[in-house]
Amino acid sequence: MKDFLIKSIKEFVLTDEFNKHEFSDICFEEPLVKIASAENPLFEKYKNIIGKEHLTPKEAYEKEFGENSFNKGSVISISLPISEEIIKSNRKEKAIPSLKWTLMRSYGAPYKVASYLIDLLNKKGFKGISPGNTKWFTTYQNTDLYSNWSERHIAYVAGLGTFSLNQGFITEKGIANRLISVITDLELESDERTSKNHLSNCLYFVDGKCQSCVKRCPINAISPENGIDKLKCHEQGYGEDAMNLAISRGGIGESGSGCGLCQTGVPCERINPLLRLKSKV
Ligand code: B12
Repeated sequence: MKDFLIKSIKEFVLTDEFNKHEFSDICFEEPLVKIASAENPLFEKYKNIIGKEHLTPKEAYEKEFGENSFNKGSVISISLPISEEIIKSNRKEKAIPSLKWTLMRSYGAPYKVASYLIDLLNKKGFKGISPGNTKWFTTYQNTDLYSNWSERHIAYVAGLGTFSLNQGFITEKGIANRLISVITDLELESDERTSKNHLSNCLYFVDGKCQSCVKRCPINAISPENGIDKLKCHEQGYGEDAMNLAISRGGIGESGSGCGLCQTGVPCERINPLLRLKSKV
């Protein structure tokens, strides 16, 4: 069943109309898919690491399907690498995102993949829910910005990669990706997490030399001392100017323009840079 689901997800992304656009042949390349057991103890620890509002898979599933509806199951985490065409366009930019990057933010629709997977699970007699795509998904903005279901933290449990200096998530296919996930009552074999810690794919944490994302940020929101200034970054990608930019480009205002300059034109853009480093040794 695991192989069937992974093959079907890949085929959907590579062939379905949702991924074909006038502004770019495709938005997403072949996805990476990994599985975590819903009982993995890290999910509980995220209440301390992220915030008490962050849900465990059981809590999220039961929020949707009712009390005591969940016994055992899995979390399927999917990374959708952004297409080379869109990355290339953004690589050239220095102040604002490229037109293609902005339109990808508006029309890329990564959660269409989650809806497809849920339909597939339903056809096989199982249930599925994608917390990031529900009415109750929330992002809290107090002294920090965090949500009740953080896709990067889920992807980390499943073994898809690690965080970076700019707090983006680096998979084997790089940092320029979108992440989604689905919780299901289907028990699947979990994948092994091989990274040493939650920062080990980032070149900066090897020897402190790489600070490419710091230099790429057009508003100086990233520093080695503090990582990313989330509120500054939010203003750049989703503030009033960013909304107006999206509208003037034929995009959706509330999607913002995005930015992604720190995800393109950097050594981790389309690859886990540690793999390149190891191949030189
Ligand atoms: C809020 C939000 C933002 C905020 C805050 C980002 C942040 N750092 O959390 C702002 C506005 C800054 C932002 C910006 C962008 N975002 Co955003 N955002 C989100 C959102 C909605 C929630 C994120 C969240 O809950 N964060 C939780 C907090 C706690 O995370 P954190 O502070 O970074 O976590 C740190 C600690 O947990 C710490 N830590 C300490 N101890 C330990 C121990 C362990 C074991 C672990 C695991 C971690 C850990 O490590 C982390 C990193 O330092 C998600 C969607 C989702 N549902 O997940 C998208 C999401 C994270 N964004 C995404 C994207 C693409 C972007 C932009 C590129 C915008 C764009 N589209 O052009 C920029 C890139 C900024 C960047 N450098 O990462 C992608 C991530 C892609 C990727 N490869 O990283 C997501 C997943 C959306 C998606 N569905 O694809 N975003």
